[in-house]
Amino acid sequence: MSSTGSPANPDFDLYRPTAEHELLRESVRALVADKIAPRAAEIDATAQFPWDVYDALVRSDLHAIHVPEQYGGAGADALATCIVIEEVARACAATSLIPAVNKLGSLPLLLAGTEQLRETYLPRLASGEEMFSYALSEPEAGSDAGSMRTRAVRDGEDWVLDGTKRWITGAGVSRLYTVLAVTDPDKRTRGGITAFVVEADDEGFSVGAPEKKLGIKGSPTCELYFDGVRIPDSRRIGEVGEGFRIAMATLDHTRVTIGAQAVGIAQGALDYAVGYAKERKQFGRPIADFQGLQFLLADMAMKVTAARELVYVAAAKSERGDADLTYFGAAAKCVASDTAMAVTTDAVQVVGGYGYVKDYPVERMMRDAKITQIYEGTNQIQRIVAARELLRVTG
Ligand code: COS
Repeated sequence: MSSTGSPANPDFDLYRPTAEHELLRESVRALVADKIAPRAAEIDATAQFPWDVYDALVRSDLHAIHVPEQYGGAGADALATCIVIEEVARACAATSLIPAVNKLGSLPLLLAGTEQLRETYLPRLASGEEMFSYALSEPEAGSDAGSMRTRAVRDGEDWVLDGTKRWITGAGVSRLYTVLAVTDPDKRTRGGITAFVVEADDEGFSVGAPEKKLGIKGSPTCELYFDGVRIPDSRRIGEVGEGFRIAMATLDHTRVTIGAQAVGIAQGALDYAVGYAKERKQFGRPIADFQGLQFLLADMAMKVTAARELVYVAAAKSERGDADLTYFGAAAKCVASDTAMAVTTDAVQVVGGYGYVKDYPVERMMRDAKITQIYEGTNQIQRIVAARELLRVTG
């Protein structure tokens, strides 16, 4: 029975984090406090990939926690994966991209890859030996992903890839890439795009210089170049022509993880702002005594709570593969990232002049928050996706 005296409705438990989820959260928090939070400012300042932090994540099996047990992974469900990303992002958004991008890069194999492909690559990801990135965007194909130019041409038992990918998170540190390429220029998004696995050692593959970014500086973002890269047909993910559908279905799941990252960034900024408001004295009392600040903090907290609940609902839908995941993935990513931007900006406001300088963490959080409104589909694209689902279902 529920606390209201009416029979408990089992549906209410569908997205509630279990005791196990909360234990996982506690263990991630301990690792973050020990190994990640003390490094966050330095990672941002040096813009270097944090290999020490990566090793710490690997030792705790948190670097690619979504990989199923049968491939040597921890077998975490979608909500557990979100909790890991959220808790890491609370201290360091750049580091939270390690579990997030490993899921993005490898999910196409879990959704559509052959058993042989999974057995070849997923244990290497699970052991921490290699990371996995996702290559969809190109210099001229961002929001309009279907206008990509990278070609894959069949040659006997092989495919030969030529083209350029851009904005690839984890490029250079990842050894494995899911790459989307045009296999039939006439069909494009409707059967003309195919997904492949490319390895860093493949001849003709190379990585460009790291972009100089506003935030998430400890996570490299580069171009990828394919100059006659020859790969066997066994590296194809899914059927020929199925690539765009696989790419979009992947994003349905992983937009939820970006929502989790955004919630973590927002929570980190809120925590800092609350602590600061209680310590900082002006006019003879803590600024938290002033209602103007109290209302600001309350609004920030309510936004974070609402975003987190939506992300957790979406994570449950991702785990179950619900039919409305496309809508919920877009909604969770959009609401949570808009929340992260608003809450981190307000946190800078609470901390005032100190919030605007690098000695305090909120300016970094505000810079990091911005990308969550842009990558894995801009929030304008999320609104297009949500509106299409709305009109398709009700129209
Ligand atoms: N799941 C499975 N299939 C999907 C899908 C989804 N969520 N969304 C679209 N598809 C399928 C469609 O069903 C359609 O195939 P059929 O005609 O066989 O049914 C095909 O893909 C083309 O779909 P659509 O006509 O919607 O394609 P558009 O070119 O209009 O593009 C958007 C759709 C804008 C939604 C897409 O280009 C997009 O998401 N862009 C943003 C890309 C992005 O997020 N980039 C970030 C970089 S990756 S980190």
